[in-house]
Amino acid sequence: MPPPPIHILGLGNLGKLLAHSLRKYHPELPITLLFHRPSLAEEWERAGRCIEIVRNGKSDKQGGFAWENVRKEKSEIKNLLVATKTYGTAQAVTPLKERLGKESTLLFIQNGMGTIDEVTSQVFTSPSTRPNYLAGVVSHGVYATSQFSSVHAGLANAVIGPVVTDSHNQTSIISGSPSSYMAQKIVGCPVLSTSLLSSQDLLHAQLTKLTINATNNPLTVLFDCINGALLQSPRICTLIDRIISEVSAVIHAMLSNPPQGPMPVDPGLVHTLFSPESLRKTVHEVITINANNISSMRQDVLAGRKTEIDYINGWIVKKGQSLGVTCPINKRVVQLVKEGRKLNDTQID
Ligand code: KPL
Repeated sequence: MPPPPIHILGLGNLGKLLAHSLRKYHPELPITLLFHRPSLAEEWERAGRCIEIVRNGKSDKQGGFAWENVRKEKSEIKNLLVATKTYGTAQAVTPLKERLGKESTLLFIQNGMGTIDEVTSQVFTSPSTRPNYLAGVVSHGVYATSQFSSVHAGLANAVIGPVVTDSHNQTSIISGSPSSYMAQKIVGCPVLSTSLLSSQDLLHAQLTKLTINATNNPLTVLFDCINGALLQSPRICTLIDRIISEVSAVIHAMLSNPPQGPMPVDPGLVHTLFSPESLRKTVHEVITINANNISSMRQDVLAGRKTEIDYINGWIVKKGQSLGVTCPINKRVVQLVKEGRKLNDTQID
């Protein structure tokens, strides 16, 4: 019997990196790429039906993928890796709804927060037929050179765990088993350096990554630079600190406020992980590892695409509002990114 297939929805940088790694380290694994627009099939032919990842200047092309048009196929999907842009996720999953049931697992690999709650409230509204959810946090820096080619510019790590969601203002855990088939296959790709986490540790990893994305991503857009350039400006470093102190306050309120937060957490641990100092250290480390990368948000702006700002700084502002924590700096950052503003560091007030 061949191993069960993994379907991949969303072929941006993370989707490509995951598909390429799974193919490379599991040659026997059936992998199906889901194409949501007809022109993708033509681009796929032009790319020689391969995904290319360039790492340390060396190109590696992997082929042997199947593909499907999301709107045509009807067969059941057991393992779905969701790597779409946050704002398009609920809409992208909708045509697959009938193919996903209680036995299916969705693994969300995305930046930002809020998408899983949207998929639950817009697509899988009935708990009795809802699939299992896992989420992953990927800290690798990847930028695209064409639809099916990307550069793996920052070699970092990834984590996967069951999802905690507080959609509909309820505290609930929608569990997928962290030992699921799909998670195991990803762990089996050494280049991704993936660990499996509990739902609580996953939430901590998501909030840490959110802080990285809330600082690095919009600032590389506003100052129009690669990641590493941010740390060369003392004024930008101060701005990073100001964003972080608001994010830290929101996370503290969220985690120490059980009725609204997803679960009670030891305050000592919250302080160790999410004090402004700890977050600052992590943000600087990740920016340094990904110094030569073009952030995903800057790639979006350069390609004329919508950004994920509403699911990153926008999510922080909204979460803060619901918890009584104001976030004027994050609010301003959202506004400036949406206005398409470009700044130099002497314009920081
Ligand atoms: O997640 C990223 C992104 O660009 O979205 C990092 C890790 C910051 C790499 O650029």
